[in-house]
Amino acid sequence: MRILVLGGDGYLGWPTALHLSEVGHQVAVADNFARRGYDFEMGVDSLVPIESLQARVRVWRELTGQDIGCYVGDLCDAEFTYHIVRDFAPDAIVHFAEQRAAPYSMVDRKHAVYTQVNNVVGNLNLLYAIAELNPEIHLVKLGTMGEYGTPNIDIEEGWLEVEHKGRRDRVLFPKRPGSFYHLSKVHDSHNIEFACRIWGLRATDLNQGVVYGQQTPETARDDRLATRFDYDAVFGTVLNRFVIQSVLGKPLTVYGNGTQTRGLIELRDTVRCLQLACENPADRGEFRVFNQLTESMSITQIAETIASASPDAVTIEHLENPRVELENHHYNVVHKGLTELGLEPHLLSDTLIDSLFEITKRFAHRVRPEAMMPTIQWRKPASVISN
Ligand code: NAD
Ligand code: USQ
Repeated sequence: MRILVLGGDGYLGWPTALHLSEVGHQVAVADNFARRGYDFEMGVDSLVPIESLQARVRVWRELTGQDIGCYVGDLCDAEFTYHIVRDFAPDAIVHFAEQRAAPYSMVDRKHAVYTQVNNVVGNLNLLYAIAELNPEIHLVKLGTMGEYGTPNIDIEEGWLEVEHKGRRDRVLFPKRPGSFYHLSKVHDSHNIEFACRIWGLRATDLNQGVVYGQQTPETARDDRLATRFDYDAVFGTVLNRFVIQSVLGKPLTVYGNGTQTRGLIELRDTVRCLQLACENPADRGEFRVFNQLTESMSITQIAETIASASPDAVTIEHLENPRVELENHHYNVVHKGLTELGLEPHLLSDTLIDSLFEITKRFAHRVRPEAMMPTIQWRKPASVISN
């Protein structure tokens, strides 16, 4: 298949592009390097050094003889978006290219507006490009488990059968997300469902949980193929941060009482899910939703798992929760779709944690410790990044 990976310079996009190329697909990536720009804005950097996109693509070609096409541009620029769809003529488009940090979207008005414009407009340009240029293209879009929030009922895969006053219907699962970033994903999901309904597009929305891990078999072949690994309080996600905090001898920062529960998935499973979704397309007119997670854990359970795997003594610190989120809640998520397509999950294991400890130890000198503590408060919008 010809697969275009949008956001192919990012944490997930780059290893996905490599994996799809490895299994024999023709791959091209597109990115505007916004993510590298947020690092400059915040004065941080990936814990693991990363090469430029052009160097990564060159190394992959040297090692495997496989070409990965490379487009540099912004999805919010409709001309660019139409150009890449026309020029590469993909069978499937994997769309990772959005601002993806909840705290970044909650800094202040400017960051909230940027997040929603970047994500919603980029996605809308893409829907139009597909509809006008080739509605056969299968859109595989990264959504997020946080779109649902934490309802007091089981979370189904995107749709809900309801009975109301004696009548039945199948409706989009109600959403109650917890940040302007997560809301941008809800808006995207609605726009995609509408495009499938009115134009007959085919789309898969992958409501992914929090990803952890840093290597796939493809990125591990050469240091120059490494993907990014974020540790800071804005872009660093919880499990990766806890590993890094434990290696640095810092307390693990559990927000609130730590009973809030999240779906998790390992990086190797993410790239495999993307392969499965692309190779098994949705039907024309179908808005298909998969919940892309392999296990659920509370934040305290994640902290305790990392602490018990650590060779060194680790402390767990409960910070006042900077976010507004339920801490005690029901959480039972249906996630059958991807398993039915063949996903064999890697559950969180000591082996994986050990390898993450090793990677972190190797690059621990690159950490700016002051970037580890949360400064962005959900209840109090303010510009803190310039401090
Ligand atoms: P990332 O920030 O590392 O990668 C996103 C990439 O998209 C970046 O390289 C960025 O430069 C690019 N990009 C952003 N806006 C763009 C635009 N307008 N035009 C072109 N390129 C643009 O993020 P990630 O962690 O790899 O996440 C990828 C996707 O997966 C996101 O949509 C995110 O919401 C979703 N997701 C991530 C996680 C996670 O734990 N990392 C979990 C669930 C869902
Ligand atoms: N948390 C802590 N301590 C920390 C960091 C986070 O207790 O040091 C808690 C948060 O309060 C939250 C949970 O851990 O309850 C998850 O936070 P996170 O920063 O790991 O993840 P989140 O903000 O939800 O966002 C990440 C990705 C995002 C993706 C989402 C998947 O950045 O792109 O959409 O995970 S999900 O959470 O399923 O919506």
